[in-house]
Amino acid sequence: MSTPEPAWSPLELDALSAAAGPGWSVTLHGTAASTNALAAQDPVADTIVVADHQTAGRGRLDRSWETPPGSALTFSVVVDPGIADHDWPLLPLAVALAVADGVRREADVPVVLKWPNDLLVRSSAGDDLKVCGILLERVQSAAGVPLAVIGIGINVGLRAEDLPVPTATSLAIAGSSVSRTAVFGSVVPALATILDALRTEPGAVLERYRTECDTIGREVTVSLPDGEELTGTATGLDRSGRLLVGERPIGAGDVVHVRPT
Ligand code: BT5
Repeated sequence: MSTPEPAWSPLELDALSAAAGPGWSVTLHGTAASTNALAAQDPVADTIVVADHQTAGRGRLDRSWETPPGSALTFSVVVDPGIADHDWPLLPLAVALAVADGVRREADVPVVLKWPNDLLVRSSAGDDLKVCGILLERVQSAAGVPLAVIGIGINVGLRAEDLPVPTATSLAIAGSSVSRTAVFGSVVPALATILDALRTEPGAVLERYRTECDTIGREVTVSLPDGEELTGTATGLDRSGRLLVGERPIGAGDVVHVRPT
């Protein structure tokens, strides 16, 4: 574990670059609208765009990702995953595994995975609260190579009064005083490791996700993109990483874990 930064200390480029390790080119913006938008403007593999503060963070389906200045980690990693097209749907699952690995290692917080790529912390009252969001976008390099922009937002030092929504939490609230730079330095190498595994053994990554994903085996309600709502037991995943609710494969949708009564 590293020494915590004093509260609200700004991120520093040298420290972030050292934390990411060799092979990455890191840029740091004091304030940016959205690191995903910045990274997608001129996407270059093996670059990471970090914003100390994001003012128009994006979630999935045009939702927003809101974080106060100074206490959240918001960054986008651009990679050429080098995987077959049919394995691209596994990328969000692999990224969630990597971020969970990094957070558990550095912050020692017991995060759980909700399909497809939310990281939750279970409160003492039994509520699942979101500590990290992931937004994955497929773009093309100037040379026409498909690249992934992997946007990661982690609520590191937010206090209860900073939380943007009642369903959010932070590593600090979960009891960790880890710094944003230390979390970055743990998550980026974990991401590199899982991307290597996805290239060589996609089936094994999927199997690991299946074992670790807290959604599987639970009662869920799923809001589908067309507005349909589905309730049932999440029974597993298919080879494309789709969630099976009963026997029905779900490729995209918002899942709510139904609390056991
Ligand atoms: C996500 O969307 O969870 C993806 C969030 C990705 C954010 C990163 S930050 C770096 C990069 N640059 C960007 O612009 N984005 C990425 P979704 O599953 O749609 O969840 C969005 C919902 O989470 C919102 O509608 C709120 O209900 C909730 N939310 C917003 N801000 C939150 C926060 N800080 N912590 C927890 N929940 C939040």
